[in-house]
Amino acid sequence: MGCLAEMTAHREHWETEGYITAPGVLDAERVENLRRICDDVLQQFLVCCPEKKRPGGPDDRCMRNLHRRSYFADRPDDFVFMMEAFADPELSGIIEEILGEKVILRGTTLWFTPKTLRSPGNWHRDIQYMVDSVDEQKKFVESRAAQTGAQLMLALVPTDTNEYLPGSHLRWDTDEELQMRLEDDVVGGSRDLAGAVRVNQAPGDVAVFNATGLHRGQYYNDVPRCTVMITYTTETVPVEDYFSYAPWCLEPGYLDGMNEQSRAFYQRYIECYTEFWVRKEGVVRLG
Ligand SMILES: O=C(O)CCC(=O)C(=O)O
Repeated sequence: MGCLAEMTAHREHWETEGYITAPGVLDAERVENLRRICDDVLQQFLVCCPEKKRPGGPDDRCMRNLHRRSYFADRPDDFVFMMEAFADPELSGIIEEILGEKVILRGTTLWFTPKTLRSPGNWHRDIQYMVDSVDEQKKFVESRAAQTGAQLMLALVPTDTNEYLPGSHLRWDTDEELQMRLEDDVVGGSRDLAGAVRVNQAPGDVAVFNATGLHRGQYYNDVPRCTVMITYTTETVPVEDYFSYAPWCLEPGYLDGMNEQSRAFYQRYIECYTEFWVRKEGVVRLG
């Protein structure tokens, strides 16, 4: 498929289905180095999660804020390598193509193999973690704002742990879906949904989903997982929450060593969020 045709297909698929896949976006050498770097950060998180000031738990399956520079005190080159990879236009370009406008970073997450957890995962829409009332959730799902963000999943080991219900980003829940979502427990919320797609990713493959739609991940302690999730938001609607709360980015020297393109990418993010970080210093609820 030609480049223009591929772009059109991505955008169309995104708008109608709420997710896309893009194989082989980062090469094997970069992926392997990222995997080593993420594993190093994970080991530090398991010793002490800086947000919660306690060790990562045996049921944890994700950690936030890979881009916290303090994880790299002994390895500044790894920080620069990782940040340049995350800022690569090969990644953000996919998001700008499907959203049709400029985007900034909102947050970084590492999904990893839990030590003890065994769970098929709960179907959810991310808005349910931000807004309690069902009426408010419905209003959001049916609004334009529901189409402004994107979660990019970059697989560093082979995985098929993510599921998405195509088209669910454009409509409210059926009665069954709403009940499942609100049960929010492993048994109730984790039944199979007809029509759901399971996304198969090789290392270096990217999947992007609109987190307004119904989705879930699976968590089994014997299924290896190492997926970087980069959350983007449009510049015009920067979401303020624990995902985007990263005041350490204001520390002097945060962008040191990065190439010009990466510095420009993170500069836009920092400029957009500085006021929020300063206003909320120390009072954001941790997720
Ligand atoms: O990838 C996963 O395990 C789940 C991702 C997800 O559900 C989310 O970010 O809301």
